[in-house]
Amino acid sequence: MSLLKAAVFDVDGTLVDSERDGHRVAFNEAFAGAGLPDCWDVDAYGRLLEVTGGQHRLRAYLGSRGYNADAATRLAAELHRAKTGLFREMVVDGRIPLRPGVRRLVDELCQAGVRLFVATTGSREWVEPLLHHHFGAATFELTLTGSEVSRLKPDPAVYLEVLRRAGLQPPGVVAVEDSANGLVAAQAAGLSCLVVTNDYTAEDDLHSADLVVDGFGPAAKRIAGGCAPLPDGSVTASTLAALVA
Ligand code: XBP
Ligand code: MG
Repeated sequence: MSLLKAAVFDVDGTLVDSERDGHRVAFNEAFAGAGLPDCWDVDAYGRLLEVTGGQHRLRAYLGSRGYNADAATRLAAELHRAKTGLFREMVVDGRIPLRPGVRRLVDELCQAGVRLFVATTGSREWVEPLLHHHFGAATFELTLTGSEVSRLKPDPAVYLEVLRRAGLQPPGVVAVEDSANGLVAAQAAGLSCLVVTNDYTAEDDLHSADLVVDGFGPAAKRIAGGCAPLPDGSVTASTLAALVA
């Protein structure tokens, strides 16, 4: 394990399958709470995910519905504040579960002495309670969110800031992502990248990833990428180590 120094985890879609039954639902409740008729169905939300960051997503959507730039910006901020509170409630109520296999992998990496970090576009108001709910306070050495960087994924800012604050160089560090936007961000920061797809990202352009699988296992399917081991169909510490070897 000596070459694997650290793993940096994305949150939405990676640690937790949070978009379809989490964020989307909270966005819709925020629309309803504001007396708006808008409602994002499962397919429409998948297309909207191209824009990262909930507030940016709202602004882009409102712009496409004919709001002028100022009105879209103001309303997006108001709706996003409401949505963040609603999503935070879902988090503390335990309604946003980990993806299968995540706890096993994180525990294994901890035991192997691999440093663990989080780099997400999501907002600190819900990311912190989510990580605390599932992992307690001590698992991740540092968590950086969309609230701390001005440019969101696919910009590499959040990854570069994790590396800077952790005193790490890219060799020996693997990013674990679920989407093309996350992959582009991680690779632009110089990191190796494992992509674990979900229903919203299975069709993304992931050809440049070091390894693409459809789950953390067991019975994960290798979709693309070399010969990193997947013992019993599971992503393990040895899988991540092979990506930096
Ligand atoms: C996640 C996001 C987030 C969430 C919503 O992208 O884009 O914006 O969809 O969270 P990634 P907020 O997984 O690539 O980090 O509303 O808090 O932004
Ligand atoms: Mg993601």
